[in-house]
Amino acid sequence: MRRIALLAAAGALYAGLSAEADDFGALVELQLLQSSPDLFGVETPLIAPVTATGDGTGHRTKDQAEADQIETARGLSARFVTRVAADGIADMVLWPAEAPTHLMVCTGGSRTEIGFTPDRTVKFNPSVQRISLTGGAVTTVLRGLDTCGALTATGWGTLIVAEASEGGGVYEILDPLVLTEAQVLDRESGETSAPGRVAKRDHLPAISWRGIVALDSGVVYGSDAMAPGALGADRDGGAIYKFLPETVLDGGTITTLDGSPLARGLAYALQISCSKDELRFGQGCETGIGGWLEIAAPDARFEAGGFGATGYDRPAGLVRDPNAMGEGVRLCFATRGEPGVREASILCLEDREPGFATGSDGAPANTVRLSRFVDGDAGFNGFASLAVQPLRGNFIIGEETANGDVIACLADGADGNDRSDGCVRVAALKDISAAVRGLVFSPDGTTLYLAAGGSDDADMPGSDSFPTDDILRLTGFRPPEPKE
Ligand SMILES: [Ca+2]
Ligand SMILES: [Ca+2]
Ligand SMILES: [Ca+2]
Ligand SMILES: [Ca+2]
Repeated sequence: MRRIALLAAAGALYAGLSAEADDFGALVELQLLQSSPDLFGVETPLIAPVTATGDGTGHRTKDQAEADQIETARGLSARFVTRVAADGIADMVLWPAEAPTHLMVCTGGSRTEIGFTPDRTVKFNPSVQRISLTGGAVTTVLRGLDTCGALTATGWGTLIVAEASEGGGVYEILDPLVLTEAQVLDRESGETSAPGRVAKRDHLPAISWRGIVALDSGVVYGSDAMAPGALGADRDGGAIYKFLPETVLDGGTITTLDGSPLARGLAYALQISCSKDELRFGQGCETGIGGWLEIAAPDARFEAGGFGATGYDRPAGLVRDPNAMGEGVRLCFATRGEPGVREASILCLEDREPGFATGSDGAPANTVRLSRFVDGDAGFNGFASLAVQPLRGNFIIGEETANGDVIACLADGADGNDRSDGCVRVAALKDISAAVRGLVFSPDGTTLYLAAGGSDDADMPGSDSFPTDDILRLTGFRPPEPKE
């Protein structure tokens, strides 16, 4: 009887689903959808996926409206922030964090000479851009990275950007609101056109960065977005890494790059064990407890594989959970999966002692616990971008698949498991050539910024000798009701 009452209450909104809701699982899904104003702050989630249009070329044209690019849950509305950000957006962060005026954007593209600067030196691909939240003006901060893959703001006032390429480097930028049109002149040596403002950080691991988190102390976590088997049959996928600074910061901002904790330190890769009493690592033990193995930063990938670090399926989108209880820090990341083949997932690790790294001596170090948080399915797959919504604490996942969804997942509640309590679809891209990337929320949790990254640009004019991507803002996420 209760089931029938619930179905009746769902009314016309979910009429299509009600007909199918003849079992317990479908009933739970329906309840989640009905509760979405309270749980997700959106009136009605998207029920059906957006289905592919076109062959992936020429979807994007000059005179389109937002509705041609994205479908949103009822209650949300979409506006372009800009349509002329450089092509291949991988990641975005708001700047400055407390009262943002800009998006700092990491744009892809391998290192390429695209023309000449006014003073007739070679001009490279745009890699980091700042975009005004009010006018949408796009300014290039740094050029010449080999595929910018991740960036983050630090607690000491700098921006760090990292490459998603083999042997990817990390660069630290002082005052990215001022720096304009700097270039990386030599990736090997780290020589740039603005030595006081940009510094390469060779003590951080050289990996394909698709996720980076910096704690205020100077400890940095990252993930290597390498696919299992990429280096040969039976070779592990990318590992999770940690950097411990030689000099830990104790608050405050820096005024010169020499004062950064990233200048010197040691790099480690995460090894997970299936057992707490004896070290048992390897295939099948991707969740469990573990610790950090010291590795040489320039040979990070090689040493992580050789020493027995744990590999994942293209780990990306690393974020810190600001609402985590307990000691240390909780970080979550996406593993990609493949539609129709293998589920994507969100995995989370709790590092009890962020400032320490205990290596393998035959027994598990037991300072890290890594577990599953979200399992994808046929409709939710290709996870690659992740954000946590302020105030609500929901996790927002971006898909890197055709017609990629933006998925909102609840944090774990008082139920017996450690998993998210449920996920709904809040938006979906209409351009099958683009991926959902760079998810980031306004500090009040009501506006979500996202990029339609890597869109095909056959029918779009370029900007500044380079193809372009759209950045959108989704407004209308209702803040949670104040707790009584
Ligand atoms: Ca999907
Ligand atoms: Ca629970
Ligand atoms: Ca749960
Ligand atoms: Ca594009």
